[in-house]
Amino acid sequence: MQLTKDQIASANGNLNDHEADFNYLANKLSRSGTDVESLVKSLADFQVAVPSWALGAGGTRFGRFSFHGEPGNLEQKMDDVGILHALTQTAGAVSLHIPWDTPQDYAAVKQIANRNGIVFDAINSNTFQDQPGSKYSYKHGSLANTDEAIRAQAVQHNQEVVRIGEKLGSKSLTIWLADGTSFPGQRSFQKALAQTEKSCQEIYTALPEDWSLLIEYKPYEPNFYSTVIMDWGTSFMLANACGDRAYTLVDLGHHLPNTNIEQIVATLMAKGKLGGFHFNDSKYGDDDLTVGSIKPYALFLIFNELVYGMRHNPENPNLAWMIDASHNIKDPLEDLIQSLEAIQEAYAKALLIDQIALSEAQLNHDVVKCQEILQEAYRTDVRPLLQRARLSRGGALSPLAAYRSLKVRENLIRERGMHTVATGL
Ligand SMILES: [Mn+2]
Repeated sequence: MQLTKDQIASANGNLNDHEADFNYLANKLSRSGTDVESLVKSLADFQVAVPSWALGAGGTRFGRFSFHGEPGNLEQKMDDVGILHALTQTAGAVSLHIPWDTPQDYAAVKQIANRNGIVFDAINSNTFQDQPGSKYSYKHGSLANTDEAIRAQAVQHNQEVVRIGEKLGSKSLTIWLADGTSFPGQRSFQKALAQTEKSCQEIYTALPEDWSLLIEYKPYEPNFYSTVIMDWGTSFMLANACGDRAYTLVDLGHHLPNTNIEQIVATLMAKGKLGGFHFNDSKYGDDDLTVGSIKPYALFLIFNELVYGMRHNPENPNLAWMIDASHNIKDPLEDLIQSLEAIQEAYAKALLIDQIALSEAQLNHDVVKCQEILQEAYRTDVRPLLQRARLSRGGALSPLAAYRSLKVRENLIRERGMHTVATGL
């Protein structure tokens, strides 16, 4: 299934209300010196990758409830990203997971991507599960395993993932390790870290010259006592041990409660070592909830640092933005539409912050003013700007309303049936 511009235009209907809302906001922002046109352009240019594993129903360790009309293969997943991109105009990239979504027919997959205006962003390896036919088990670790042969198998898998990514036009490899321990004394911390560093270096050394390595961190889960790459500092250290094209990747859900993630972002960007960003939201841990559903203000503060870093720290690469969420009870496509909108909204609000006034207030130790400046931006209803950015590229005025009025899910069920199951978690 593919949505045409005509279908979307017809779902948009009359744009008079939008014009009125946009003009009101544009006038207001212009009065305070905002260049509305360039703001809309920044929003229209901002693209977030959708991971290939997020298009079907997610699950928990207690169970999984399938969603009707799920994509049953990679081609269908690409079609789903195409639908998201057609509606939102912000999902212009896909992030593949290997081996869940190893292409069978590269030409066909690339053709679907081209047809939908989608590029292949960072590609993800998997050494947290055993794969059918693999010689060794990762039960006791992969890149950090005590057994050299198992580490070699994990390194080779990552190299294979890079070869797959090269055929598609990806330029970065994301590594997330489940390696760690569930019980004190289970393993030597120092040896596990040293093995991980050596394995990462082997992967890095074999990377093509125009590729980067993104190293994700997480404090716990699936291991509950320690993880080898537990925090940004460990990831940063490993990235430095690899080289210039190795970076830290921040996943919003991979922090202990109340961690100041915006400060981590600022620190990494100041050092030119932030390479990628995974969006989701959470109340307790790595909950994988819809972006912006629980802590939208924290997301705004994070975007404030991202915007600052993108302006002042050019030594960071173009960040690999991705939604890393799980859809256990919502329609995955509707959930992703909500996440994409929340990301755009936080970005737009961060772009509205009066940085000159803020830095002046900081110098004057005017704490009250500092907060007022941030909240002035945060309280602005930026949705007409998002609408204008989408419309400028042929997207939907309201992606969610269009998704429903065009009966996308009903059509997918008719095409694919009620009981297809997507590969993934
Ligand atoms: Mn992630």
